[in-house]
Parts: sequence; C-alpha cells; structure tokens
Amino acid sequence: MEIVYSQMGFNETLLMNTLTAALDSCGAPCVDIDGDGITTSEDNCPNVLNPDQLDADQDGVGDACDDCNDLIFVIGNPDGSAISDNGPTMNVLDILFISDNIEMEDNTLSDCVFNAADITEDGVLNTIDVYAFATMLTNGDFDN
Ligand SMILES: [Ca+2]
Ligand SMILES: [Ca+2]
Ligand SMILES: [Ca+2]
Ligand SMILES: [Ca+2]
Repeated sequence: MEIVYSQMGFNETLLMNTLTAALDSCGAPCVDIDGDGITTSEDNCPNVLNPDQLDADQDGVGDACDDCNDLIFVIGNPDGSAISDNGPTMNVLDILFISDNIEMEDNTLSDCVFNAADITEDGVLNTIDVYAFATMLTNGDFDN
C-alpha cells in the first residue's frame, strides 16, 4: 500500500484532494478492507485479516474464512473426523451421524456437512444414504 502524505495541518479541501488523488492513482483494486496487506480483489478472505493467505484445500477460499475444508469433508465423512496426516476417516461413526440426523429431522446441517453425508448425491438425506454407506463400508470402497 502506498502512503500518501498531505501538507501539515488540517485543511479539508486539501485532505479531500489528497484522498481523491490517491484513489485515482490506484482505484478499487487497491482497496484492502481488512488491512492485511493483500488487496481485496486478490484476498482469499477479503474481510478477514490473514496475511499468510493459507488455503489448505486450495479451493480459493482461505483457511481463515473457509467453513468447509474439502480435504476433510469428503463424501462419507460428515462428522469431519480425520487423522492428521492420513486425511478423513470414514467409518461406522459417520453412519450413526447420518442416521441420527435423519431420525431427528435436523435440517440445520451446513451445505458442507450435508454434501459429505449425502452419499448418493441426490440432494436428499434419507435411509438410502445409510444403506449406500453401509454397503460401501462393507465393500471397503472408502480410502481410509
Ligand atoms: Ca485484504
Ligand atoms: Ca484477508
Ligand atoms: Ca480453502
Ligand atoms: Ca468420519
């Protein structure tokens, strides 16, 4: 960010002219709302201070504001369990998680969790997902 100095003392007209000149020389792309040094148009979390710009799952949304780590919340892992180096763990706990949610008719799941639970990927969470999951688990289809 470029720092623009005005003459000493407060002079509203001069101040406005200085600000206008600064905006003209740079424009909207230079705005940095969260002040982390990354301009808003380049910032992967425009409203969260994250100078490191880390993005573990590389989906373009920074870790600091990404509510869905795609490396963990894969299909079959709605409980978000993971072994640090070996990625997500799909097991019977996830079946329980899904069946509990169906039983409670809990419609408050985030898209992130819902998509991980929707094994058949038909946009509906029901017992078919539980059966599909159980079958995949029995067949060893999950890469744990
Ligand atoms: Ca920024
Ligand atoms: Ca940021
Ligand atoms: Ca991300
Ligand atoms: Ca799991």
